Amino acid sequence: MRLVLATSNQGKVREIKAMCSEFEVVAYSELMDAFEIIEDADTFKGNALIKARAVFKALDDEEAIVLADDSGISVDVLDGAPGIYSARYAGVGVTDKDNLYALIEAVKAEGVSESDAHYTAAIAIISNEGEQTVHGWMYGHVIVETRGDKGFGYDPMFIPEGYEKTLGELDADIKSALSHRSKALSLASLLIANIKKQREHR
Ligand code: ITT
Repeated sequence: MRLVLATSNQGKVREIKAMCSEFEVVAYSELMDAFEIIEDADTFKGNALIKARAVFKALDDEEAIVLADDSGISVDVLDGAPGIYSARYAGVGVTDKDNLYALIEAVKAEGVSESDAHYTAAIAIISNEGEQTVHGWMYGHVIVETRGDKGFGYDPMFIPEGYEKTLGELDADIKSALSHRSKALSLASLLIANIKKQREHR
């Protein structure tokens, strides 16, 4: 069963492919030219649906199952920022590193060296059978320096609950056992299994 990912983020593509080995997973940009999708909802769920709908429509394939992930980090000392704005915290068209260092500076500006924080992932699944969404969260804290270069995005400054190292230092299999994305994906895989069942019985 083929799953089309509605994302241009290579970190997400890498993680989702590794976690969904039971499906054939392709990024939509492997099937067509990538196009701009305006994510203007005010929730992770809303933005995941916008991305999945845009790619489902562009594919124009009634057998397609499209998966979109909208995710981000929320820092307590910043009242939950950057949240849904995580991809553009340092501005539009910036790199992951720009966002990472902007977040470190923002936490430092609060006069603290660490803060509780969590990641959220909303996953939308769209197929001819309908639209569904699920969520996953990972709790921990952020520090005001980077450690390690594994993972992507804000991982070098995030220490998951129960660990002393950042996700930049921890192996990918540890992140995939803990992450917001893996929790949402395990719920999503139940939805996909249901779609498969529905198709077998139609
Ligand atoms: P798509 O919209 O094409 O999927 P994007 O990178 O713009 O790609 P989002 O709008 O969902 O994706 O933004 C997610 C932001 O949160 C982005 O800055 C990521 O680096 C960060 N982020 C999400 N999950 C993360 C994770 O597991 N580790 C580190 N950073 C993460």
